[in-house]
Amino acid sequence: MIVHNGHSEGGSVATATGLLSAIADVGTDRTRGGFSRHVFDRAEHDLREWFVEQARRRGLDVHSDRNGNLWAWWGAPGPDAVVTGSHLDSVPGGGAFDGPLGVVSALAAVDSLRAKGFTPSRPFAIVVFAEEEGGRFGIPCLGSRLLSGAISPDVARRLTDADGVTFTEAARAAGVDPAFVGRDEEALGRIGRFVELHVEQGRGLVDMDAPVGVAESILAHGRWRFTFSGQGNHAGTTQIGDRTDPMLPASQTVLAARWAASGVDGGRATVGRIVPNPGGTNVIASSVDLWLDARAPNDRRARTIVERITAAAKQAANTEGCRVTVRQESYGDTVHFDADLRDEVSTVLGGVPALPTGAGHDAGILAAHVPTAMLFVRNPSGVSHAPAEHAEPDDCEAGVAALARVLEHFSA
Ligand code: HGY
Ligand code: MN
Ligand code: MN
Ligand code: MN
Repeated sequence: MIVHNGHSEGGSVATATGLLSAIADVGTDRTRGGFSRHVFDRAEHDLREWFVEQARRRGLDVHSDRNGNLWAWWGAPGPDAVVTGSHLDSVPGGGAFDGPLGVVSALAAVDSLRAKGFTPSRPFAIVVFAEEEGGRFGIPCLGSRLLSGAISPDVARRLTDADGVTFTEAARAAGVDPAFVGRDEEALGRIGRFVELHVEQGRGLVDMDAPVGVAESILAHGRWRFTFSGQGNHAGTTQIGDRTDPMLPASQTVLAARWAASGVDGGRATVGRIVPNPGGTNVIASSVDLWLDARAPNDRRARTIVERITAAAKQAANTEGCRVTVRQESYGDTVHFDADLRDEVSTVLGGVPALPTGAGHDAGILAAHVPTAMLFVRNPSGVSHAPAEHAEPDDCEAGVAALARVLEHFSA
């Protein structure tokens, strides 16, 4: 549970580091290390409650939209709003900063603006998007995709987690009526500009020796599910020549992912999750599910990578006498952030560097609908989606100051 409120000692202005330390024991994953906080699970629920309490303590009016995204309004909701925020959920065994840094920096930015007597002259909100990582139901940016209509409500409702719990059941248990999820014209229509602060998930700012940067693009990226079907059997009584073992083509597909991505400029392909069924040590699997994450600087290159991996998977399956099905589960084309807005943000900040990102973000989904910008905070480890992810307190505060300046610029 939350142990303290994260406010800096006695002051009225919180620090990002202080707020992060307040949630440092929520969703810690003793098995994997790092944090496992997934939409509508216990840990994410505790984080939501903490955020609501922090927002209310700042006089912000908080509500959940029909898709389970949280909105904290400084003043009345209204059109042409300046909106900032990010997500609180994580990948399994994720780092402390990916998502939460954007949320706590928004709270700290409100503190610092208020401390200097600033009041926004237009509607202003902090948003916390649901299931950005897709860590439970497999679709990244599920909350912002539902909000913007980028995924059909029926598809979302049928999603299931690793335990077979549907999004419908989990949403209902969390107080989100699944019958009403879907494009939210009112919430989307209110957003005048969206600015997301995020820890950098790479070493660009380290190499540029800069604490803060602005995003210029996001790679095209998608997720595919490969299912290899063979014949379950006994590990001891089945001769090698009598097997149709789906683990073989699955293993060859993992290797194919590496060489296919290496052959495409800027390409990336990852198999981070393989699930044999039934999964017994002395059992030849009857089927194997494998998830592929493929990314590239544009749609054509991403598709080329997946085509090459799929061809290798089919050939390997055929050789072993297995069947294979391949299903695309999510896709996001290359995002080029609005260059004028990006340059305006960089100018407001005195000329911070612009850099691309290989990581997807809710800002990437919203960029198709509203003027959107992203700020990155230096990550000296260059590592993300792992416990080693890091940002130094001074750089976190530089991020808060930059975010406050940008938000003030847009809401003055
Ligand atoms: O997977 C991603 O790129 C993001 O961190 N959700
Ligand atoms: Mn992430
Ligand atoms: Mn993130
Ligand atoms: Mn036996």
